[in-house]
Amino acid sequence: MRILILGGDGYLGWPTAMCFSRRGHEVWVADSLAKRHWEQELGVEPLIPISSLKERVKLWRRMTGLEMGVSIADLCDYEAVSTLIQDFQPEAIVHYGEQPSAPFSMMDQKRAVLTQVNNVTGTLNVLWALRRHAPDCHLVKLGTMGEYGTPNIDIEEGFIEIEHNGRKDVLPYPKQPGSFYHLSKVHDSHNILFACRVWKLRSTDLNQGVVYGVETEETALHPGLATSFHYDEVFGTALNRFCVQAVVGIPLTLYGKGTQQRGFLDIRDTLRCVELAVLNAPEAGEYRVFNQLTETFSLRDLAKLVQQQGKKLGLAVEIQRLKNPRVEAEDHYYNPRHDKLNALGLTPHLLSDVLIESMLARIQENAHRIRKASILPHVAWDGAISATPAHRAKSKAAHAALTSAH
Ligand code: USQ
Repeated sequence: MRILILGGDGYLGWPTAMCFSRRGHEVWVADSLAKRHWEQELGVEPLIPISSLKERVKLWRRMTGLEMGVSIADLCDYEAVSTLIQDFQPEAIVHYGEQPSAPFSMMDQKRAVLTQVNNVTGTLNVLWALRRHAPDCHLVKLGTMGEYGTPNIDIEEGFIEIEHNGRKDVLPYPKQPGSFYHLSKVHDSHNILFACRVWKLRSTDLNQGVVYGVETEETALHPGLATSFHYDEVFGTALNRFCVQAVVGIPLTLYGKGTQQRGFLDIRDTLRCVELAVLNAPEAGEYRVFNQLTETFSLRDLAKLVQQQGKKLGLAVEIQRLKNPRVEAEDHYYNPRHDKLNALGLTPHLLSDVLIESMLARIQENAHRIRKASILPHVAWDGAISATPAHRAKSKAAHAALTSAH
């Protein structure tokens, strides 16, 4: 198939592109490189050195003999999106091309607006370009489990049957997202559902949990094909951060009680889920939602797992409960359904001691590059602390308040 990967320079976009290419699909990657710019502004960088997108594509072509197209294009520029879709005529689009971080979106007014304008405008532009140039193309959009929040009932896959005053309907599942970033994905979901209903586009919204892992089959082929693995407070996600903290000797940063529960999945399962969605396209006019996670854990249990594995490698890993910088429920019910991808053939890589050990070992190889100053949280949901570099220096006292264990 002809597959266009939007956000092809990112943690998940780049491995997805290589995976499809290796399976014989015709792949084109596009990225605005905006995230590299945001990283520079915040003074953070991926753990493993990453060459430019064009260099990585060149290396891929040289190593495998497979073609891969590449464009530097901003999804907020409608002409650029339109040309891309008109010229390439994709049969499927995998859309990761958004600002991906909740803390980034909560940092200040500027970044909250940037997140929503960037994410919602980009997706709207993709929808309009699809309508105009490729109405049969299947849009596989990366959403998030965070769209649902943590309701006190089971979380269904996108829709719920409701009985009200004696009448029944199947309606979009209620959304209670936890950040302006997660809200941007809710807005996208509504726009995509509408475009499918009104224009008969077809789309799969993948409500993904928290992804972990450093390596996929393809990144392991050559050091120059590595992916952008983050551990900093803004772009790093929980388990990846815990593993880096274990290696560098910083107590694992458990926010609040750590009893919060989330859905998690291995990066290799992200690629498989996206592939299953692409290979099993919905009908014209169909908007479907798959919950993309393989297991649920409390953050506290994850920290303990990393501690145990670290000890086996001789690392003295401590766990520190920090005052929770986020406004989120800590003691809550959590039971998200995730049957649809399993039904399509997903065989999950469940979190194992071996995987954590291999992550720790891979991180150890790059331990000299870890920027310790980027690890502790400065971004608070109540706006008390800002993580912009100008404010960082001033925030020492506030930071001391956050790090006082309770
Ligand atoms: N947490 C800690 N310690 C840390 C970092 C996080 O205890 O050092 C806690 C947070 O308080 C939260 C949970 O871990 O309860 C998850 O936080 P996260 O930073 O790993 O993930 P999140 O901000 O929710 O966002 C990430 C991705 C996002 C994706 C989302 C899926 O950055 O792109 O949409 O995971 S989900 O969480 O299911 O919404």
